[in-house]
Amino acid sequence: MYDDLTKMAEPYKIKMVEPLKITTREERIKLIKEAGYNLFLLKSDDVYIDLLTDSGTSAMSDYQWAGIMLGDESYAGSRNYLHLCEVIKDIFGYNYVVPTHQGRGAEKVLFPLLIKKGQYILGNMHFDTTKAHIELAEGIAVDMVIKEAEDTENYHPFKGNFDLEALENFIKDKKPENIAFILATVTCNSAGGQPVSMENIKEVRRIADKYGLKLFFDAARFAENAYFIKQREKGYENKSIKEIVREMFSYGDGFTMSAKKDALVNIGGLIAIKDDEELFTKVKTMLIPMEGFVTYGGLAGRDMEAMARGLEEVLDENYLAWRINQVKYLGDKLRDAGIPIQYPAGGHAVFIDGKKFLPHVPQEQFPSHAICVELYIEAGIRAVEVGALLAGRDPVIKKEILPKLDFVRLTIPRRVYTNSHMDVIAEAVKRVYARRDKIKGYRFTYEPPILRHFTAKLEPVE
Ligand code: P61
Repeated sequence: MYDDLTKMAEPYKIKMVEPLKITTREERIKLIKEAGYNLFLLKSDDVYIDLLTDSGTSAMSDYQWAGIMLGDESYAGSRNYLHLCEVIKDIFGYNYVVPTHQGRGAEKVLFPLLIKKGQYILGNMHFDTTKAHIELAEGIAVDMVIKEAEDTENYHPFKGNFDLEALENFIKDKKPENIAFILATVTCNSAGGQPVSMENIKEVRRIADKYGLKLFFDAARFAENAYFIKQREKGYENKSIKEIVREMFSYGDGFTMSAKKDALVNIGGLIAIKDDEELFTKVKTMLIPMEGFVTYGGLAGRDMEAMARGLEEVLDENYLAWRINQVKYLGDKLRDAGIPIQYPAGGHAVFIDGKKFLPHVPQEQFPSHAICVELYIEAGIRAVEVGALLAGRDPVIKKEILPKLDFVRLTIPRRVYTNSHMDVIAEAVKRVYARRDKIKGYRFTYEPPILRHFTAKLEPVE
């Protein structure tokens, strides 16, 4: 199937290993019960394959580790900050940059500067911390992803796209002065790690210009999005990833980024602004009390160096091809076995459709969560629920929010696991699927008032 055999395996070799602890099924049954059936409350040492997140879990390269040793830990004017600025300018074409401790630090600093009380922030689908920071700044987050994203079964190349008609109608209806800005999340995490096409980004820019609005990116997985454009969008097949990234970001006014994903580092974030010097001045002013002085923003010099190097490395097409194809490899195995997933697989994760997997478990009893518990028992795999348990309750009427998309996210860390691990994951999901009729839902024994999924305790519904 591979014409070129150099594309068949990982485009890197392993220089250092981290042993995995192996537990028995009996031990796992006991451990998950002791954790109140909440996978966030397990010790990571008791997890065999950790698919909780791709955030901050990447393996750094030798080149990045070498950069760690070149950290300039000066409080002001660190050379690593200057290097980071150069790299951002070179890749994205943006003039102004500050680091933050992670993605939500960037959101916390930038959003209050852009949002007036009661204004709308229009996104394809906002990520949960993003929505939280919009709401903390007294804005209203609105999702406008295309309808196809909700249809998990059928293929669409860009399920992260904005519904352009809905976007324009909303702006006309609510009036441009009541819109703070438009935010494009690339790739769209909440819809299943799905990309946004260049054409869609361009059209969003056109609409933004028509109504005098700003367009920002939530850029955590920018390189994976660019790779999908190269693979799936006409006219981009012969462009380099760097050229595609440059074009994508030419349509924006700035971005926030959790560097814990595509910048291939374990901690860090960014705010970058194309050319609005006045906004940058405001960002710098707020950054100092919240994150730290402009040239470190909550990071050590060595972290900024690793990030600058990671941002360059992630553009390597051999890396991206392997990365995206590893996720696809897992997705294909599941789909071939008849397991319902968001199709096609995302850039950073395979999302299992929990409602279709366990149709007999009511959504109020968290079917996707029940599957996560079984995957842990089956093979020590820790997946994460992105569904009703995460969604929580309506803040006013306290009723359970039942999201249309209720997923088990099998999130693949970058450069960490091999395809042998993917085989284990696929086999575990198949075995759980084979005994799905016997799987029960869950109810709370303790339900925290906010962000309940992190600390809740549950029990199976008998
Ligand atoms: C994740 F369980 N994502 O997907 P920070 N934007 C986008 C993200 O995906 C994102 C952030 C901003 C995580 C980590 C995570 O309840 C949870 O660097 C598109 O994490 O602050 C983070 O970036 C925020 C997992 C976050 C969670 C919150 O796994």
